[in-house]
Amino acid sequence: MSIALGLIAIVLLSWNAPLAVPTDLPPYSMPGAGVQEQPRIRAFTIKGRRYTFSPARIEASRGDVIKLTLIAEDVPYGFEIAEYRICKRVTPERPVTLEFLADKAGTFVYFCNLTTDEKCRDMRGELIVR
Ligand SMILES: [Cu+2]
Repeated sequence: MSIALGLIAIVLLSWNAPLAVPTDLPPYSMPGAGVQEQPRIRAFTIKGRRYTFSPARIEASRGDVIKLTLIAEDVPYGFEIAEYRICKRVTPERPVTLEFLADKAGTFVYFCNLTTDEKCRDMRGELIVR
C-alpha cells in the first residue's frame, strides 16, 4: 500500500518536473501561471555635471525594472552601483542607457568610480528600493 502511494507520489512529482515553458507565449498567458503582472518600468535620467549627479536620489519599488539614461554634460563620468553590479562609463559624446530589475530592497549608493580626479569621490547619489 505504501509502495503504491510512493509510486503515485513519484508519478505526480515527475508530472510537474519538466515544466515546459512555451517561449513563444508572453508570461501573462502562461498556462497554469494565472495572471501575472508585467513589471513596472521606472525611467530616470541621471546627469553628471560639475562632479555632481542630478538627481542625487532615485526611488523605486522592489520588482520594478529601472531604466536609466546616463548623461555626462561636461567631462566623462563613471557610474557604479556595486550591489547591482552596474558599472558604466559615460562621456559627453555617448550617453548610456541601461535597464535592470530592482530585485533587492535597500539603499544603494551610486558613485563615480573614476580615479582621474579627486572630485570624483564626491560624486554620489542613492538608489532607494522599497
Ligand atoms: Cu568622476
